[in-house]
Amino acid sequence: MEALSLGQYSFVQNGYSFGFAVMAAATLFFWLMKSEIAPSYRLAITITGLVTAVAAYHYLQIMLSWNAAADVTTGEVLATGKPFNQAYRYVDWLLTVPLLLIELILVMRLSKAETIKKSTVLGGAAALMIVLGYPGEVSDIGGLRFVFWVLSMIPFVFIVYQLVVGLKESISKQPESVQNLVQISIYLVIGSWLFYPIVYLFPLVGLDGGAAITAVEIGYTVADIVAKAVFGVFIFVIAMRKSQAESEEANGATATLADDDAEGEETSKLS
Ligand SMILES: *C/C=C(C)/C=C/C=C(C)/C=C/C1=C(C)CCCC1(C)C
Repeated sequence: MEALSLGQYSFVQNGYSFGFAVMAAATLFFWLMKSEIAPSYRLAITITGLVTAVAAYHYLQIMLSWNAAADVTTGEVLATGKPFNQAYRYVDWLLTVPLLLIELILVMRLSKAETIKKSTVLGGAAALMIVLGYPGEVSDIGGLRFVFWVLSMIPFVFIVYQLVVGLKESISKQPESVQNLVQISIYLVIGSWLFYPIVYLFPLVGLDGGAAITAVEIGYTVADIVAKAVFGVFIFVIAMRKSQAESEEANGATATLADDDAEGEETSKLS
């Protein structure tokens, strides 16, 4: 804490506050707009809001822990002795990272068996990735940080492979109006997730003290906003487009039926 300048300390604090506001607003948006979505995609949107709700709660906790860890009344950052709790982030990720992948799978609406299989495999790998990262995050020993980085990268690479290669066929079966959006969402997952293992290494590449803490905390906050709220908006738009396409299809089908009926009536009148 005392390695931070007052400017760095407030910058990180404002970052958490912004993170909380974005996550809370995103949650309200997803849950209030859910009625616009066809019932088959509502679970995906409920979970999208759940992810941002869990994150909003944790941002609040992180912010309170950050406030309690330092006393700035003298104009300098003095440690109060209360430790800043790193575990909030990891508990948050443990809950939200598997759910983020499940959101994506649900909005694709695969067969039931495939949904369960892909959710279990991807969700499990995501949880393992977070669990393996934690011991390194809280260790002051650079070597340990690196060992756990390598271990955690194994499930990370597996997830990226599954998203790029494993979902290829399922994407080709999506309605054309959303294929691009699904593809972009997958790139958004990979792009924003790549941020985390890079940020994690900052303390190992010579960034230390206040600059390292500031870079890590702001880096994670920005990545969280992209990975949860921005990604959530993509999931929402995909669900919306698929709902519209399906209701048009259904209307088309009723219209055809009505036409058939009308023809039937005409024929009966003729006879
Ligand atoms: C909303 C939170 C998200 C999307 C968090 C994602 C976190 C990761 C992709 C973390 C990955 C890590 C590694 C691949 C290696 C080093 C340790 C981690 C946990 C930072």
